[in-house]
Amino acid sequence: MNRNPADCDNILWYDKPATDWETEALPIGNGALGAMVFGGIASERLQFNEKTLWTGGPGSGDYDSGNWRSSRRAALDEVLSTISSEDAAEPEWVAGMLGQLRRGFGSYQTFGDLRLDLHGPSQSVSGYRRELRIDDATAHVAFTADGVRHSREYFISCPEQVFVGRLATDQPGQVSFTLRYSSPRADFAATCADGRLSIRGALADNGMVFDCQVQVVTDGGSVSCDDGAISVSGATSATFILAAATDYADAYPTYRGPDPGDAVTDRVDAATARSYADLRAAHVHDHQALFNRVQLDIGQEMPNQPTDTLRAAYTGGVSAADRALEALFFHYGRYLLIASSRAGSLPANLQGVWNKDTSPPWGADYHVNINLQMNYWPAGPANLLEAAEPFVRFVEALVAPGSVTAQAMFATEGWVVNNETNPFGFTGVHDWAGSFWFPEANGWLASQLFDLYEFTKDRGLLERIYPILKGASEFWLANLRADPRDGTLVVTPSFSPEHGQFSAGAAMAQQIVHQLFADTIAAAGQLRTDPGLSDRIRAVVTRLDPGLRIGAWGQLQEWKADLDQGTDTHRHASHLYALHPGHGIDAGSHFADAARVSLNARGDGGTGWSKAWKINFWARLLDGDRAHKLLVEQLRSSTLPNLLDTHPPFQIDGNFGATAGITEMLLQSQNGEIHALPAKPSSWSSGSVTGLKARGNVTVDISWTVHGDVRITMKPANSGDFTLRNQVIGGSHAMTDLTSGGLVVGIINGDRLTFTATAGHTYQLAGCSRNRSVPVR
Ligand code: FUC
Repeated sequence: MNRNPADCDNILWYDKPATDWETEALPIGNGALGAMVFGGIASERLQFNEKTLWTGGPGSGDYDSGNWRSSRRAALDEVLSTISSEDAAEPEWVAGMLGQLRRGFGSYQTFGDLRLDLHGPSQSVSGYRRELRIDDATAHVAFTADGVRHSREYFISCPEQVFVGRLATDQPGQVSFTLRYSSPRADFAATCADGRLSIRGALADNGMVFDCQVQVVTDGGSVSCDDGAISVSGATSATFILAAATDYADAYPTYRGPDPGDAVTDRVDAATARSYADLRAAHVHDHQALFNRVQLDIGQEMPNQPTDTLRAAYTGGVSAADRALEALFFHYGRYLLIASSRAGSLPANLQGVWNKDTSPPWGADYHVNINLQMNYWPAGPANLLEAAEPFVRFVEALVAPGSVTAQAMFATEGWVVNNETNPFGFTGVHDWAGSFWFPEANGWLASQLFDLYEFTKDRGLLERIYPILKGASEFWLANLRADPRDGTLVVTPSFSPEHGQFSAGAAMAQQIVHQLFADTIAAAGQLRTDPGLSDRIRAVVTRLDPGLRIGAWGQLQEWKADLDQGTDTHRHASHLYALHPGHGIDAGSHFADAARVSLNARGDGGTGWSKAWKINFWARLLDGDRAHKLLVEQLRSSTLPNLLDTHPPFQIDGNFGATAGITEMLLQSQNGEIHALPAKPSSWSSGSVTGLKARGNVTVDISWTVHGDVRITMKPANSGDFTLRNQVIGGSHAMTDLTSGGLVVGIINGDRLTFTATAGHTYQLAGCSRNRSVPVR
């Protein structure tokens, strides 16, 4: 484990084993499989997961997709008329009218633990080190015991779909251990033959079949099977190869596929036939093809300090060590997305792919009133669009069950999903008063897919997601109502996530529908399809309440009535959707001023994801120092020693939201312009970032100095007109087409330059803001 100190920027390391899963163990994964590495000396614990292992759904005795079991039209009408006459309704009352007991929703399950009990070392252990190298996605444990240096390496390969571990010592014949499987459930049988441990079972709740096989291969020594465990004795090294799968398939309505046994056997056989070095090289290559795209230099210097100590010492000041933690945290978010979201499995859930429990918090499910969406905020700007494929597929797969719910609950066309969902197409409601109703989730999800398209400009993706946008728009065309107060069209009943009362026209609901309609029209226009639908939407948009109102104390209103309390610090800031992730509030507008007032009142606290969202909000408000302050809050009080985000408890959305927030500080592109360094904090006085993506499929590199020099490099994948924004524009700057060698002439408007670019060419703008007297915002 001797490495060049320059490589240490991307390592989490510790000088003792993990004892606690949530705060200390280190995550590895390939999207479908995940593991938490403890690094115990005498006994190693490797808790692992397979993303589809879920209770609930078809097969679960009382499964219900959440559609209303009997018509509640009359109840819905009563709720609507109460809201219409009294302007509001109590959530408890509405839940009593419209909610229903949640049945068969299920929860994400741990697959179990692999235990490696070493025969021997216990005395005089020294030189302990446990590492997670996020640049090659490998975990390491090393220590010296009784004069022998032990080392272990673990990774989970996406190309081979296997979890691989290797134990070695610096002296021949010293690797001796017993490998066994354990689970908190009693629903499996473990058998062992020829160095292969086979675990098979079915979940008692829904009959989901699961299969896992672990093959042990050694260099020297002996391997024996006994009592459902594998023992290795006197080897020089030993490798295990684990594959696991279930018979889950994302196939509505059965959600069942073939028995997983053959696939698991094939994966283990195929990986066992390859050398360890070969498996490792293929894994590292696969990971680095994604991970190496983005580099960040904010003047960090990683001290020789364990990561838990580094985090505990972090003040958010201006030290190079603090910046090292910030850069590591940024890259960790990218690492975690790659590790928990790859094509072929479900998207990252509330805990990514990592879960040790049979009843995890919130079922480790898919909450769609902020959490799932936040998981995918970095995918576009941090250049990890491939990692968003499971998200695209998941939303696509909601359309069929969501259309049934739209019919059953609203008697309308289109599709809908509410506050949370699962891998079995749960699209209805339950009866938790504070968080059951959120049909606007369909629009939020559909718009996020359109935004992913904006990053890729991939027509195939647009064709694929168009029916999702169309179905969500059709749902809202059929469900908006005229507000008797002013005749505008509103969402009703609407409930601003987890806050306040039910009413008509809550700000977030209106803003989401607005954004959805705009995106649907844009998508139809680009595909030259459905002019009739676009015309219908245009006619409705003119009457749609925009959900943007400034209240008595200058705040952006969360509800149509001016009800906001200046002392309210609720974690959701839903009424700022139009600021972020929506595109409806420009930083220079009076709505931005109102958003600032609201954010100041909400304060800089909150759960992990709430702070992460606030980084993004302040970045969109072009306030780099305030965005950085929220990053500081997040690192100081919402980040665990293993750098996972804590709600509390551990919830991964804050990791992803913070990484997205850092990209928003460095590059924005939401309003038809590519804004370089829109919200750079003063503590990042010089630095560079490379490989970020702007909408339009433009790769952007930026470097800056303390003296105001800025260099921006743009590589557009498509030809067209682009507008670049930075404060050096208008001052002394020059743009060159590096590919043709010519100077680029464009149109300058304040701090914006519009120019025509050719696909595949590289454009570079260099300038200095030193001599600008008035900074442009
Ligand atoms: C949303 C949030 C909660 C939590 C839950 C999983 O409902 O309001 O804070 O993050 O999701």
